[in-house]
Amino acid sequence: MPHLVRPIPSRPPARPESPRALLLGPLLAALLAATGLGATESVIANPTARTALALDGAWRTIVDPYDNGYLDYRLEPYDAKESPSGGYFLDRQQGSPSELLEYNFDTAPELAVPGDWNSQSERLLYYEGTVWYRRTFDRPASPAGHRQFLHFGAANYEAEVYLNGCKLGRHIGGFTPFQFEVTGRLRDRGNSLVVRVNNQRRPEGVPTVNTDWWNYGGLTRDVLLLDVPAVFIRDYVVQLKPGDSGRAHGFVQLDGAAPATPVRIEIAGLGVSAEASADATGLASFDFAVPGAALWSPEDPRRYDVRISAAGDRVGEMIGLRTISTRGSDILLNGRPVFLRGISLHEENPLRGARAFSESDARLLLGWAKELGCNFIRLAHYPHNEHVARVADELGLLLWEEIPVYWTIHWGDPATLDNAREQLTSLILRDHNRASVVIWSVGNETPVSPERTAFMTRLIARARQLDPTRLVSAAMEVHADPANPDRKVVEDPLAALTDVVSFNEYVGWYVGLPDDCAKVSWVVNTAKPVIISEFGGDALQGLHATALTRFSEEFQADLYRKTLPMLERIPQLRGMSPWILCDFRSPRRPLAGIQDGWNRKGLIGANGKRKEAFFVLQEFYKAKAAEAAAQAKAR
Ligand code: GCB
Repeated sequence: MPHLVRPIPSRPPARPESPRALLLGPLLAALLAATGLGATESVIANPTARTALALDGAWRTIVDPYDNGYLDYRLEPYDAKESPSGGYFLDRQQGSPSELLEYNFDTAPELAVPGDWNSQSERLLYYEGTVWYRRTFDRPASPAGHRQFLHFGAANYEAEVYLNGCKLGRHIGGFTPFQFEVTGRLRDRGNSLVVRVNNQRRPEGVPTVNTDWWNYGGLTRDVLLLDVPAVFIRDYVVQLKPGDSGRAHGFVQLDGAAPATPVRIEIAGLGVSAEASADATGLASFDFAVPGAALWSPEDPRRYDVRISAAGDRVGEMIGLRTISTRGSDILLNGRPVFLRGISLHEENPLRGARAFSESDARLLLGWAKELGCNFIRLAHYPHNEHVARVADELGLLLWEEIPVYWTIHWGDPATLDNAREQLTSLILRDHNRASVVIWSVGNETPVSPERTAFMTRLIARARQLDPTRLVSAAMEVHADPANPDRKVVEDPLAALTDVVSFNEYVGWYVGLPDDCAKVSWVVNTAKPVIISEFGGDALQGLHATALTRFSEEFQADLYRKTLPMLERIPQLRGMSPWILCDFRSPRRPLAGIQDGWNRKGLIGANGKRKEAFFVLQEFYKAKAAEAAAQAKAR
């Protein structure tokens, strides 16, 4: 007998988020109007600085591989029904004999939030499907007239959110934040927040079905109930004006404000303040002198306490001021050439074999990169959590941030393009105050075709519209000249559109042996700066053998020793982010006794121990840093 669920009496819809026009001004509103996913709006900037109830901790969970709580026995979604109940696994209580309920959140097992489900239970390691999460909470005390928002740092991949049995909306995309306004919808006691999270891979998704990383599912990042005044500061940007490091500019976006509401920015450390009036959309633009500002750099990651106030709301955070640009083949940080001593990173804590989510995870991983001698990290292959860029700001690490446009995306599907643009937009809006972030990457190893290039061109245009102050790149591919396999050619129409030409190469691992590096020549037809966004090979930490034994530490170290001089033969080389800082879980890597489900290209093993190649790269970076310091002194 199928479940016939009595519909929940219909309730008024959730208060919609403010129109995007109120968030970002007419230009951005027009850009965002086309994104199509609908459920999310630009989230409140800097959520951890807000009064908030953290909904972290133990949530009750129901594993639902057949999506039984979402689809009825005719595979119709419950929320498509005439009187939308939103789902079967909602907040009904056991107890009434007239209603058969075959679930009970109160007795269901718990999972920790934030956190992926795969690493919390052996039986969920490979699970791809739906898990229902439920958490109850009482409404925190809040001044009259205040507004409340439920903020999710991320849920991979699709989330449907229900409060007290009423659907708030859905979000697609596993690595970007989203929120719903719940003002007037909270009970004093016993609110029931239910989230259906589904991490099934989808051909049309971003990413698509094929990747080389673990498909961690769940409420993987912080969940917060934010409390803000009726009129509040929704977003802001404060940064140096390109081409004039004596002035700052940016905007403050109010929500709920009357026209002409005064807005103030104060940077106490510089003794400056500026005032402006919001326009009819709540947007106030700023342009003011910052005399004597010390510029943020990896050597001196100076930040200023920036305070913003308007209509009784105030928010503040530490912001670094710097410029980033290119000139010919140089990348210029604060007008000076910089070499990017980088490393690539997945958002995974290898010691736990789990998705990284916390500030302490970020400190661990970025601390290892510092120890390696890095001034740059490529955050591959999707937006990492918000703590990472904040810790990078503090530690002085430049960042490349990326969206999961990876390999064989459905280039011809307009919904896929909307999805990718939405993810790019959310990432840029979330991190546009981070001095550390210098490059937006629109994808990785996407095969050249007219459809793909049209798709990527749209993403590049979006990045430039939203943020004309940072550089744009993508990890491209290199091909061997059929007439001479040692002649490596980078030929991609994207190279004409990006600020930096980046490509991945695996000479000596997927192609030939490390000795081949000596014979290789490069044809990179661009005067632009070049970054090698990946190179490397696998080694099992602790496996010692000859340099010709694959998967030994010696092989990997030899590969690094031979690759570095090979890359230095590229005249426009201005940086690199070898693959990768730590071993990471990947279902593509089954080799028993060696990989066991891990990609072993880390310079640090899953046990936290450095491999020999770590020290090879560390030595190289030490020399590069000394060279840069000598050049700076000579200037
Ligand atoms: C690549 C991909 C990266 C893989 C890596 C590998 O080119 O961009 O995601 O993990 O190679 O290990 O093969």
